[in-house]
Amino acid sequence: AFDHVSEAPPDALFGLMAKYRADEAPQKVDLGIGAYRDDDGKPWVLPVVRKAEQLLRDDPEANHEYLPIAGLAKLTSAAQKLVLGADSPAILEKRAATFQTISGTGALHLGSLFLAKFYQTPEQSRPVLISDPTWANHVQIFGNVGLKTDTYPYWNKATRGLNLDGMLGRLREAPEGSIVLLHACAHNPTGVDPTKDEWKQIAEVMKEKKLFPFFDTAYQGFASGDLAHDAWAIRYFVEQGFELVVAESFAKNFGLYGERAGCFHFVGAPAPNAAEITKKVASQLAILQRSEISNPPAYGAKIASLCLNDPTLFAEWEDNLRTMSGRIIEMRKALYDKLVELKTPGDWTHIINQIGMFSFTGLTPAQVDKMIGEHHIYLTKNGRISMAGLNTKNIQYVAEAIHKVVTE
Ligand code: PLP
Ligand code: TYF
Repeated sequence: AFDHVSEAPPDALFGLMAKYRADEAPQKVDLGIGAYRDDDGKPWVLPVVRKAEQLLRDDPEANHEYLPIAGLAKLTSAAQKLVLGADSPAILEKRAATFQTISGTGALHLGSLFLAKFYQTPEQSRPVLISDPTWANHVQIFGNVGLKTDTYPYWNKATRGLNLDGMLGRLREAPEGSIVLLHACAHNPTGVDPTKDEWKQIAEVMKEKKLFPFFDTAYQGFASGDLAHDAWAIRYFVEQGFELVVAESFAKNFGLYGERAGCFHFVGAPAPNAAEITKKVASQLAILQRSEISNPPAYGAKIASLCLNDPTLFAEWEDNLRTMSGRIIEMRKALYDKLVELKTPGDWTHIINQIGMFSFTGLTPAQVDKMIGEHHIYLTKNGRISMAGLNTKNIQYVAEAIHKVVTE
């Protein structure tokens, strides 16, 4: 029955990780996967997460029961405040609904499923517009539920910054009602975010063209170290009266990658019947969630919930976030300084201007091949490096390798 099934290519990123693991060179460096590493290149369990884990272990009431369909209520309410702001009118007016999901990927999936069922027209006239480039998984997540995807320009190769004119131009000519996927902060893979003024221009065009914002926030607090700053764009769009959805991941900001903690948020537009609409939407989300996963995983949710709801743990979490974002920003500066010192041809200021987990270096596919093949430094084909893979021990080696592949 399955003779027609063709072999799909392996996932490029996971393939790169396997290649790195198999490499026996002692000097090898992993700049592929977007996961935080400490200065020894090791995964970092946040100290605040260790504390929360201990609290869970010591709790005689703790058990392994199912969570409700919408997830752990203490987590979803705290997550809502984290993203929208505690004093958000959307929360006060009861027009926000939140479901705990299987990390950010699951939130994107639940959101796309909901939109495919309740927002898409029979003619499929409302495509999902996704930045070019974007996180490798976006296109297939939306495609899987039958949503048509298209792209908007984002990256300006010449300036290694945002192509705002290209982006706005594409949004202006998009079919009315199109869904626009926006990275809330720390754009993956480019590390380039719109400024506040640029976000305002994006919002203006989207309002004019009645476009629907779908925010993906996988790096809140991880980008700048400031939770409110990293949520600014979402809060601005809410303030502007948009109806919107948000996919939120706790993988990076809590270092809970494998525990799959995240949330999906629906925010209704301000209107007299908004609370009623939101209640109905939540009832449909519950049906979708039940049929897809029954109920979300508990362990990571309990940990994140402890940290978000206890003021002392929350403050410690913010401190841990500053440790991670601070080290990454230091590595940006260090890599930039070394390339300047080596007089590597080209302008490398984009490395310090970009933000978050990644830097889009501008290295060509041929240069990337050399980085991997000759220097055992692993990065994705598009020239993206995970800044967290750099540390005080390997940065000189990496800078020299970049210098070599650029000048050879
Ligand atoms: N969205 C973006 C832009 C990401 O970079 C990631 C992770 O790298 C995710 C979503 C979701 O990841 P996860 O499902 O592990 O939360
Ligand atoms: O872009 C990256 O490096 C990450 C990798 O479940 C990733 O997106 C993200 C989610 C996930 C596994 C790997």
